Amino acid sequence: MFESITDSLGNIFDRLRGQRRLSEEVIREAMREVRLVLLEADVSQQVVGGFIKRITEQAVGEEIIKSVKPGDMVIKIVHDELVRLLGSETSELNLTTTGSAVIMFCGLQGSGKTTSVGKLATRLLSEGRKPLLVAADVQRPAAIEQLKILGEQVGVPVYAEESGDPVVICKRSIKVAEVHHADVIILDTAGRLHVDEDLMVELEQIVKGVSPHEVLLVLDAMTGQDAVHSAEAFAGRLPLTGAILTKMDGDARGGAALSLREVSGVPIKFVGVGEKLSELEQFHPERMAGRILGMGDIVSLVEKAQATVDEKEQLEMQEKLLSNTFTLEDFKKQLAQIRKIGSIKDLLGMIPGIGRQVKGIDVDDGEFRKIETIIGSMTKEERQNAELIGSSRSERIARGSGTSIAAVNKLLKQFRQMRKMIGKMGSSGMFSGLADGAMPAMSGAGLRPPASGGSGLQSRKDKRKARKKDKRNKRKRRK
Ligand SMILES: Nc1nc2c(ncn2[C@@H]2O[C@H](COP(=O)(O)OP(=O)(O)OP(=O)(O)O)[C@@H](O)[C@H]2O)c(=O)[nH]1
Ligand SMILES: [Mg+2]
Repeated sequence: MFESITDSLGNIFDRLRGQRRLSEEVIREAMREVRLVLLEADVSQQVVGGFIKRITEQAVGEEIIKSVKPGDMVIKIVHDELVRLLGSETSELNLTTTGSAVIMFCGLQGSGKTTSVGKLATRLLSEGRKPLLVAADVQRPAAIEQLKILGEQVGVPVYAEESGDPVVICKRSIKVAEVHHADVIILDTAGRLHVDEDLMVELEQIVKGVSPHEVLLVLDAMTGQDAVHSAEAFAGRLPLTGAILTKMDGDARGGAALSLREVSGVPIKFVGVGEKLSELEQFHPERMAGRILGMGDIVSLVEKAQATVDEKEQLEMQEKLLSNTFTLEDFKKQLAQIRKIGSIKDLLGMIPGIGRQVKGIDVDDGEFRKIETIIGSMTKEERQNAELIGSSRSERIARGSGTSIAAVNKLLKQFRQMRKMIGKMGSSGMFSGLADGAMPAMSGAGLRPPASGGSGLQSRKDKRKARKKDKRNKRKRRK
């Protein structure tokens, strides 16, 4: 998500940071570069224009505050403008009503409506609500089947009629909700390939028929400016209350997310970041701006871990780690937990200061599966006590897991290193700040810093220090 923007902006800002004084010319030059980065990311031209103008005005006119470096000040201005562009405040769902709340989903074909319906139902269910899903798409027979399967997966009822008028079906579903004691009705409407008149009329009639509390437009972030244009078209006809941007996990360049609010006035409420039911995130402009600027999003990371990870189990793990009784068996469990949260690379991207660095790092989710297979091939005793594993046992485990002795030994080495590292982290009090123990397994497995001996994860401050030291040494040598 936003990888290329983050990367390019990071380079521009690094250069600004290196300057003692920021002249107007330097700021304007940097802004010209920022402009190109945003256009490259498919942000609408009009949005980019306004954005750059506001930032340049502020940055050039900015009083130099002694305690703040000029480069940092420009970054702060860019950050604040990004937050504004993304909508300033987090836009919550408004489901307060005396009866059941109705959420209507609409959008073009394949944008991710049905998937998002399932994700939102999962989310609402976990918040203690009782959703009913309604198949308001009678165009495609498979659509009904898809929603029924989804309902079963999520564990919520689905109301469907094999044929008939979607408007009538939606109206009828309100009575059905009473029978099921459902308090949220989610309407999954049909999509069309393009915004066409029939689709709009049908959606308008549904709105008229059931007066939904939320009308959510689902947009495929990968389609960039096209998504923004269709948002304008939908907003012109329907009382949209928010948008869900899907497929943000793909190689979407970010243009849709950055232009949508300003161009269509529709706030982004959620983003889809994968195909799994858990992969829907609430959209927070402030956090997203932080992520775009490579400042990371540790809050979302922690929330994500909290939502997916069994807290009691994590506390037990944490204690085991700190008391050095963490076994390979625990390691395997830990890996499974992390895989539930999402892809390792995405997780790393949310950690401040790491986002920009993970691009070059080989974070292979397949590597994690391999580790699980290897541990799966060990006996119970071996899993409890890794020290038992000598060369003949390694050979057996390698054969059993279809891997090599080298792979088994590598895993054992990583495991020992991890235990040692966690021990150190625990004693320095660092551990408590991490996402409830979600980190340990990450640090041990499949995660290889670039060849430069780990310097890829150095913070900017460390790098600066190193540069200074180099200079000092050079000077000494000259003397
Ligand atoms: N990677 C990724 N894929 C997604 C996401 N959301 C949806 N998809 C995929 O997009 C495809 C289309 O999703 P659907 O939910 O069926 O789309 P739809 O809007 O209901 O489509 P129609 O009912 O035909 O109009 C599916 O393959 C989904 O798995 C997401 O956030 N990330
Ligand atoms: Mg659908």
